[in-house]
Amino acid sequence: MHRSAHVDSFARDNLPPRALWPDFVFSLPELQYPERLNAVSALLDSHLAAGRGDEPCLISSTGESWTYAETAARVNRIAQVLTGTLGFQPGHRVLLRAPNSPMLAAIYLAVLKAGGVVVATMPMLRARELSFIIRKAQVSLAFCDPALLGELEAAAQGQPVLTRIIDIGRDLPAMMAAAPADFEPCDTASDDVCLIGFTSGTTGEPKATMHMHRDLLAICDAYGAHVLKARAADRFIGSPPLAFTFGLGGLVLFPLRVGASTILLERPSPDDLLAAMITLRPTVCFTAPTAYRALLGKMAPGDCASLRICVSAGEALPLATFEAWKAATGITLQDGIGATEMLHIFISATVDQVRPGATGKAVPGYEAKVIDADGGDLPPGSIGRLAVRGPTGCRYMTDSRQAQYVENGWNVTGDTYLMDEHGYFWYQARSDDMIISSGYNIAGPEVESSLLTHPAVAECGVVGADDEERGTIVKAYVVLKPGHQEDGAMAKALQDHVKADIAPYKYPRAITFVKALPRTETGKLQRFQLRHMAKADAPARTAP
Ligand code: 3UK
Repeated sequence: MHRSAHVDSFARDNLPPRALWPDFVFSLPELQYPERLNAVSALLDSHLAAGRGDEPCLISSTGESWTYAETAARVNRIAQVLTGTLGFQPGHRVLLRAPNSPMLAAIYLAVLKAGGVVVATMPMLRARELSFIIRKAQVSLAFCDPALLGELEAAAQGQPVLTRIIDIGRDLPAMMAAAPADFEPCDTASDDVCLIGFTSGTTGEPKATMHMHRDLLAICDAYGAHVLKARAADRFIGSPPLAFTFGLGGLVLFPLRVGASTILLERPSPDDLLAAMITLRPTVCFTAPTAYRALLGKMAPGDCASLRICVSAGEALPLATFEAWKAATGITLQDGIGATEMLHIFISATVDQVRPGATGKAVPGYEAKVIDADGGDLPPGSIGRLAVRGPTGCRYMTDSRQAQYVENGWNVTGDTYLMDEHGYFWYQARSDDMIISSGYNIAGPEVESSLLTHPAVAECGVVGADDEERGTIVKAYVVLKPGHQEDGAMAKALQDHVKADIAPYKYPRAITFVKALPRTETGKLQRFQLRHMAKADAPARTAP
């Protein structure tokens, strides 16, 4: 590793042991980074140096826009506040808690520029979850939206390490006004840790993934340049929070790397997203499949006419959603699988290479393959475990689960995939979401995709449910579109539809109608919640 600029070496000291790191592969010329590298110099200062300071950079929900020069000035002022009055030192962990906004992005960039380690958190987290994060990452300083202070203050009570919470609305503007508008970037090493990203932790404790300055650029120079192919004239929009690396990449790093602008929405609901699409005319959209489905139900023709690129990630994109979006907008949705451990998307396809129903091919700069239970390579056409490596990869902070995610230098994401003879990857399920019923292996997402092709289905989730006779049966939770009856006839119609569409043994033997499905803040279906529900609503059986 290169000479660190961190005065506080906590992050580096808590990297996993070298022997447990994945292989890092820098196969493309553009992925060779200098030893000294501060990502913000490349994302912001370079555009000023190139004379593009007057171009739009960060745009708010209301359409207020900061140029690159204005953004850089704000970032510099915040970095001055950090290193001046707040006693911040390079290497300190700084927690961020706020909905997406230009100011949140500016604080994020300021912490990076000053050589800090960003710990961004989802706005919906409660005190208990925040306490865990504060303790685990040894956070000493936090920036918080005034509306979200309560839970953070409650979390801070039992965590003396967190000594200062800055109210973004009340304290920060005055502090910034008193600070100079220039700031020399911290002379960080390209492999200094700059971000600790917590996974959503659907099972067990959240894992803390660590990423370095060069990782932030590598995802831009691999996926951004080769798959997205965005340009300075683009205007980005989307719903994922910046605390989710999907949002960080899609709404900050990719646009800033090419000098484009980005709309940061405080409220990312489908209604707010649609309203902003109509008034602010974005060209690139990053969101999850469920949001595209919701938009389809609300859109009028022409509402999305400004869009040219639509990226879907976070969970599998069903073919029905892909086709409905194409029919409504003419746009080819670009699916992509990413992971917090990998920082961003590593399998996807350029618009002209998309195969409907497939996630895509390994992103240039990444390698991907399908392996068996023992780690052996499987030939094309077989179903197995997805393994990937490239310029980014998994480094959990002090976590024994590192040895599970990394096998023989490859990152094993926990997804079941098939690779065809052309190198396209076809998603099957999360490895633990395969349902074994009467000896058959059934992928829940495949049944969901089939149900979604029925015109009455708005959303659905499919899990295995305990059954006395068969051990496990396929059970579907279905949200109907308005105007349809939740009754036995509808359940029968949906079952017949699936039986006619895919192998009949996969049809859902049980169907429960619900008004909404449990989802994470990142748009993922919480299948473990559905499994709990299935346990709870199993019909009471009397002993024989
Ligand atoms: C699943 C997908 C099928 C898959 C993420 C883009 O989702 C992101 O990160 P997470 O750590 O979850 C990772 C897991 O989510 N998944 C994501 N995308 C897809 N499954 N098709 C997809 N297109 O199980 C994966 O292992 O929350 C996504 C960019 C950055 C991210 N962090």
